[in-house]
Amino acid sequence: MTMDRFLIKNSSTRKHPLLVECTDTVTLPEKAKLRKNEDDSLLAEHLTWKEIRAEGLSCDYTLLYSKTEADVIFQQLEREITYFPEDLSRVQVYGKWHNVPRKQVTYGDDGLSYKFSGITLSPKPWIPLLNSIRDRVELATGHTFNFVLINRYKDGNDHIGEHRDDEKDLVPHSPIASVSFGACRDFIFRHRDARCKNPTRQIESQKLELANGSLLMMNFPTNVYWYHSLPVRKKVLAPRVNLTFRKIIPNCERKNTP
Ligand SMILES: O=C(O)CCC(=O)C(=O)O
Repeated sequence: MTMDRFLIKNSSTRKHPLLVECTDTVTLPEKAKLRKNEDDSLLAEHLTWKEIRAEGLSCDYTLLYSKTEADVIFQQLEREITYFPEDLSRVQVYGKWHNVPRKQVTYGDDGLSYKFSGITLSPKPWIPLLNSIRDRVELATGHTFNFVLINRYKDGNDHIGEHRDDEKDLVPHSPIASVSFGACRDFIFRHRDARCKNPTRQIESQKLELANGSLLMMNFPTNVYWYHSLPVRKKVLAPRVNLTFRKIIPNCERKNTP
């Protein structure tokens, strides 16, 4: 991922102009805003990224929130997020409908919809808590997002099967930002050529642990070549909430394809 676009390399040249602007002509809320901008720039500057690379796989991982912050946000998510009822949380696999082994909901801009596994999801309007997480992701990555899919796993029995996020509704080549709160869970990538019964090549799976407060960027072309899953982990007793921020093509800009 190209970080140059959003990382401010020289903190001294950045800090001082902002501080100088905080004079008597600036009202208090503006001062607070400037200080917030300053804190935000500092955040982007101090993140440590781990690059995860393999053939056709390009991901970047960081701890976006401290444990204390992440614990507070997790509790807020538990209070404020209301999930879709079961009939809106079903998926079609080989023509058969199944209840998903987790809870789901989507939030996003007006005029968006997202079709996957046979269902079309219309997002609920953004709420301040989700906006603030989205702001932090955008600051940390330099990318913008207009939609979030939230998955809640009550414990290690809840899971998500192997799939790719390659739906037509996504803006081509846009990354997906996956933010996790609560229990740490394994996350597995498997190359599409390693999935068939008699694979022609040996391609090692990539296993990550997605920690409380972490951000995983799945950059293009990861979702072309690699399937991902969050497998069952019976020993995990605590809940986890995952938010995948996406960039969706607005309905009004879509070509009329069936
Ligand atoms: O919960 C996770 O980390 C995975 C979610 C996921 O695979 C998805 O939203 O496509």
